[in-house]
Amino acid sequence: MDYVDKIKIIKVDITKKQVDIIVNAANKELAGGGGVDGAIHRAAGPEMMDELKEKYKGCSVGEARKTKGYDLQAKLVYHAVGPIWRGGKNNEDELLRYAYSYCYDLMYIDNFKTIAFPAISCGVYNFPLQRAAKIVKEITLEKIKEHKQIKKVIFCLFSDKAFEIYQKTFADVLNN
Ligand code: AR6
Repeated sequence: MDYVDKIKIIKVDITKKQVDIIVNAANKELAGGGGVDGAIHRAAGPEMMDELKEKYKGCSVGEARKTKGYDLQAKLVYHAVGPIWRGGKNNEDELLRYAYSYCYDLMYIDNFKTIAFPAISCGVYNFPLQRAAKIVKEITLEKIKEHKQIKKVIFCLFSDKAFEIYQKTFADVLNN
């Protein structure tokens, strides 16, 4: 499998990406908040929150709910809920993995080709970046193999540190 063409790691504000799907790092109330969630809601406009409130009563950790992209350049937003880091013995690894897996499966069902992820759980929720990057890599390679329609997965990192950690973690498959 040639991953070089399918996986991109960039340092960028995810709200600026032109992709089919932007993934949000939401909370289980789907109530909005700070970080990337706040940025996505601001960029999309108030109708996105209206749709969330109208359609859903929150979302379990490890799952995602979708809305339209509104003023974003993306067609859809998947509001994924990652785990809060509580020391690592409370299923955090599995729940983070499920959150990504859930998004890749939704993308398959929706038959979309390009998706952009932030580092879910690695901000306010405190999940260690290095550990998250390893999990993200594993599930991403697995899902790219499984869902042949996936054309591009873009990891949008916000800090130099996160960008470097992702680059190192993916180095063997991306030749950089
Ligand atoms: N583009 C890409 N990445 C970003 C952006 C952006 N515009 N802004 C922040 N990040 P966080 P979490 C990075 O805290 O840990 C919210 O209040 C950030 O540097 O946004 O999953 C929600 O409502 C970090 O690496 O999400 C929840 O209550 C990563 O995005 C809670 O925070 C994720 O950080 C979710 O916490």
